[in-house]
Amino acid sequence: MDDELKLQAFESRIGAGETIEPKDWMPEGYRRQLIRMISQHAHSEIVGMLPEGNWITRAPSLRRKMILLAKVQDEAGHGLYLYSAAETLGVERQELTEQLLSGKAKYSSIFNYPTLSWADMGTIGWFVDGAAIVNQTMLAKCSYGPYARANLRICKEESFHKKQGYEIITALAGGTPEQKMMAQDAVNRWWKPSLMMFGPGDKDSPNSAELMKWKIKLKGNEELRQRFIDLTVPQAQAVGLTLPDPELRYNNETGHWNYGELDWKEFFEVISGRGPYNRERLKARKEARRNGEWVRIAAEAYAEKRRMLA
Ligand code: FAQ
Repeated sequence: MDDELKLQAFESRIGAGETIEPKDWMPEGYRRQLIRMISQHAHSEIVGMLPEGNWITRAPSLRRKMILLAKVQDEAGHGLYLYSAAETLGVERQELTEQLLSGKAKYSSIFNYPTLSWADMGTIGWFVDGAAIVNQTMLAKCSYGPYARANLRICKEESFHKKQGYEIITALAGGTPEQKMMAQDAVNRWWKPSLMMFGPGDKDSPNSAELMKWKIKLKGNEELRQRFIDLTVPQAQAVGLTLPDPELRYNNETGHWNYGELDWKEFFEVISGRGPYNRERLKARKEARRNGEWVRIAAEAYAEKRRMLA
């Protein structure tokens, strides 16, 4: 079959809602888009361990410390399933790691902001994991089997993460005036960056049309952002916290919350490597890579020895 016929057969399988598996024929553009997206997602999970990892030694109780440790470890696991999903497309994990460390690869904008107080742990679980769930329940139904299955498992764990975050915030918001103020301050700092996690508005999203044609994405960035806002506003009201947007208003006609303009200039600065904490995040990943060198050497020597004995 020539490529034109293969493409038609591929697109009719997508149209019929079939799942594409690693050994199936796929157009190069589909493979390229998936490698880009899955690897950015994997890097986000790995870099995403840093802001919360920063608070493990300072958690306010042993219970909170154990929960935070487990959460950060889950994020590492997500990174590993996602790198494995990317490898099914014929790319080496080593190559992806190098792209991250050289600053060539993108990872989620949200992880380039600092975590300044314990309330940030609650807010990250509530907003960042909450946003990730809205985005990834869609991706769990995407057309590429290994990525869909990875997201299914990730979403189950993220939903626990979100609950633990909201629980921290509920405790702080119902605590002393200082604790409530700390929760409000974290909400003020994380709200808009969390909304920008969904990516630019649809007209400034060059990848969306192709991703939606191939059912990698089933919904546009704007629709998902709106869904997240609609879900989160009542949660903020329930704990008596204010979302930092004077234009936030329920629209009876559309049944959605209207919201104010986001700072897209800031977003593009952050994803170009010039956000508040980009430099620190890459520095930490490079150090981790260097510190783990002896483990990689030992693992390779062990594998080599087993090969010789086999
Ligand atoms: N950050 O054309 P679009 C998590 C880039 S995991 C950085 O709209 P697309 C778990 C985009 O790559 C969070 N860059 O792009 C956790 C593109 O640049 P390129 C990560 C962004 O792909 C929780 C350009 O802008 N989740 O949080 C961002 O159609 C707590 C134009 O944009 C995923 O990666 C951004 N926010 O839509 C861990 C999910 N937005 O590549 C620890 C998978 C856009 O052409 C603690 N990815 N860009 O040079 C996706 O769903 C999509 O890729 C979007 C972007 C929605 C992120």
